[in-house]
Amino acid sequence: AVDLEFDQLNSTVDALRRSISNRLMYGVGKDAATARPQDWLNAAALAVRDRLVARWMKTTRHQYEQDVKRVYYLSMEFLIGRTFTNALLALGIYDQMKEALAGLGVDMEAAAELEPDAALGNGGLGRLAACFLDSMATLAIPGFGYGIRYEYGMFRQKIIAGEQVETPDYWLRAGNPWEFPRPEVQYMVHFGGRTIERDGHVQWIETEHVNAMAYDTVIPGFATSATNTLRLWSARATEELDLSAFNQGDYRRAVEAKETSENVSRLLYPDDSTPAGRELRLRQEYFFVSATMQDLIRRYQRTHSTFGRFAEKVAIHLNDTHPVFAIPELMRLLVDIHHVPWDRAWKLVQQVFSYTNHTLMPEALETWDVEMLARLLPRHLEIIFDINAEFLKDASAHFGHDVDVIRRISLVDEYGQRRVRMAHLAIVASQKVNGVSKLHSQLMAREFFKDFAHMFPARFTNVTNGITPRRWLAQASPPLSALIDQHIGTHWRRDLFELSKLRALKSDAAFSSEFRAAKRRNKIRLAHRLMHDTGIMVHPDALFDLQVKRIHEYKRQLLNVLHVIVRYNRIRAEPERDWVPRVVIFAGKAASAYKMAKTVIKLINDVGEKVNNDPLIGDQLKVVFVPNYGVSVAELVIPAADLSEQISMAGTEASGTGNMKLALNGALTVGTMDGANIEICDAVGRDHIFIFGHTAEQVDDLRATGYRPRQIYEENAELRLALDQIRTGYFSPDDPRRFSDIFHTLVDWGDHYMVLADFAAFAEAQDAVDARFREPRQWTESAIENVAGMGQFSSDRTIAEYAHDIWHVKPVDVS
Ligand code: DL6
Repeated sequence: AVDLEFDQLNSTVDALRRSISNRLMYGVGKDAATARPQDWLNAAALAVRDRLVARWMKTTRHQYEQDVKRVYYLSMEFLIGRTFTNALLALGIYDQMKEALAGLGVDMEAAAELEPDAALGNGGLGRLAACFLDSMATLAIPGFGYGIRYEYGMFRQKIIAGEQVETPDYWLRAGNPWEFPRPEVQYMVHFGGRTIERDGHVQWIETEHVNAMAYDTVIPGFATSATNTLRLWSARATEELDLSAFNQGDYRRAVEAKETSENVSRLLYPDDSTPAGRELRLRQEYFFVSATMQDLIRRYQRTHSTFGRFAEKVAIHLNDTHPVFAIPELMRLLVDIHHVPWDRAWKLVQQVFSYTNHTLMPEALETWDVEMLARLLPRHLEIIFDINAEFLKDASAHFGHDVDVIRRISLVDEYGQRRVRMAHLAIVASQKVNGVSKLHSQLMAREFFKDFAHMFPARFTNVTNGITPRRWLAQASPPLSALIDQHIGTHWRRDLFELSKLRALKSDAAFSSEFRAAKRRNKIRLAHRLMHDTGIMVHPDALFDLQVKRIHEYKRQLLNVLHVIVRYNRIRAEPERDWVPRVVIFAGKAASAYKMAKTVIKLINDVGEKVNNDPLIGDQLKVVFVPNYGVSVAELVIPAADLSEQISMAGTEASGTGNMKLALNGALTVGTMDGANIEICDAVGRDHIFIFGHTAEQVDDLRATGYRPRQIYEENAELRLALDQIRTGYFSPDDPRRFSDIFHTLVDWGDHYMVLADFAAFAEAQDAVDARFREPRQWTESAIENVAGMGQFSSDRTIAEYAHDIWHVKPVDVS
């Protein structure tokens, strides 16, 4: 009760105004007369942070008192986005803050736009980690996120002359009010050297080292005092300066070693990488897990004198394979440093680790060159070899002497250059392994890791992804959430199944028209931004059709572009017909080394240039590429969507989470039976989604019986015209051969992602979309069905499943 009173007192407009003024003066060092909008934002953020800290201390205290089991969520990526508005909503002080700032002459919404995104991730996996942090805090699960405090996040994407240009994202330029540097929490991380045996123990000697220093970010739970921590590691040189070099006037050499070792946390690694950076990437992976394992052992030892209860108190989750060196590192710390016998240590390891796989693309399954490991992490390589030797003994016992199976499942790939298979190591060491949608988990166990599933059937499970409704509906779409609040109350933010109550309103004319009005406001907001950022004017009554995600061949932006071209040709052939006006919006980044993805961006922009400037077309069709897709751009575009494009080749998209965000915002999906689309289809009903194309099984069959894309090209006249236009420079008269590789990839070089095989069905599905859009009542009914069906896609449900089935942790009592 005292806390509640304290919170209430601190939440008044007056109290907030006083805090902001104080923080401006004593935290930012400015007065009202000289403060810039950024200073006001920082002062307001500090005032918010102060209110979070009291809760944070309390949660930590309770966690210690209750000696709870903690989850350590290890992830190379946390794609958090902005924090200010999110924290205000979590604390329930959004309106008060707005008024307090207005009283000080500051427009809160404009100031909030100045906050840079914390873009410490590449895509889906990183954003999922951020949604999980939000849900763990909201459910009071004692969870720590652990990762790297990159100085430069995901690159900023500019579109210049239709092409992606990457610029560095120095997101810390204006300071980061949300983090607490912890110079007292530092661990030494070693690389290189060699191993020796002394007194029956292995020692790792003659290493180079770097310190990992902790920075803590408070993660507020929504409408609860439970608050968690995201601990990110920053590299600090162990020697600040080579003084003798400095004294000899060689200033560059004096700081060289420091610069090199601190490079470890300089930059978020692009996901499709070049070999040159691989060693740095390996250093990053080991750097953050070594610090994390040392930190969690230290925390455990504060309340326990032996490792007897370690597995009761610790759960370590591996967000894909990037943190898998945590396994040999924990073994090393237990065996070499804490002198736990090997067998006992291995048992502990197998009890605490769990692993999520996020991709089945063979090229994305991580492996590390044995030679590089021998040079950089010699002790870990020995440990991996020892784990492998024991594992292969068990495998031989299980499978008999089937050499093929043993080769397939070994932790070391012996074909060609020897490489350690990180997914195999993760599976062998984990008590649970999960995929991220039903289909993905099935494919994992039946195909990609079938030998492991045969050996350890109980280990494999599914946990379908989810998204936080706080950010993706409450925060991103104020008009729609206000409408939902009016009709079913506000509790859906914590229990998304509440949205099913909207079903009863789907035929209510008044509700439908308010629903449309709410969506329209979001579309107008986006139209203004598009005008401002791209100069393209779009009409808010057109159908807003969105494909927003990383640019990748398997996600098939090309299928969408081909359909845009066919639509364009159709309109040009009959300009007077009553077409359904469409704005086709693309956004997404291409990995810097991924040439084909970059060509696709250029194609989209070239097609847009032609279509948008064709007087015959007018408002019937617009094509827009929104630059710099990230969390904040997503919050702007997703609430404005009518149609959600989820058109990956079946069997390639592990889950997708954009599909959930869009449906939650009332967009109808046009999609393949892939990833979580299948579960979305079940949840919203087949009548309210446009499913098309080959299923995963049909894809396999087609490949097995011989897929001939050229035949499809020859037989489908509309498709042929579109492809010929691409090939002959119709959209690129300045460089007619610019897109010839796209043509050949699809027509002559195998069309690996079967774009042409699905084209006719896609075009048909798009005709059905148009027909439905002509009937606003029906369309809105379907949109409402989509929102109402999204209960199970809350990341709260996902986290509850992880907590119960995988981590075996309970919420901390913070009352
Ligand atoms: O599980 C989160 C997300 C899935 O929704 C996407 O389907 C999947 O592509 C994505 N994977 C990655 C890269 N993975 N690796 N390694 O972001 O994960």
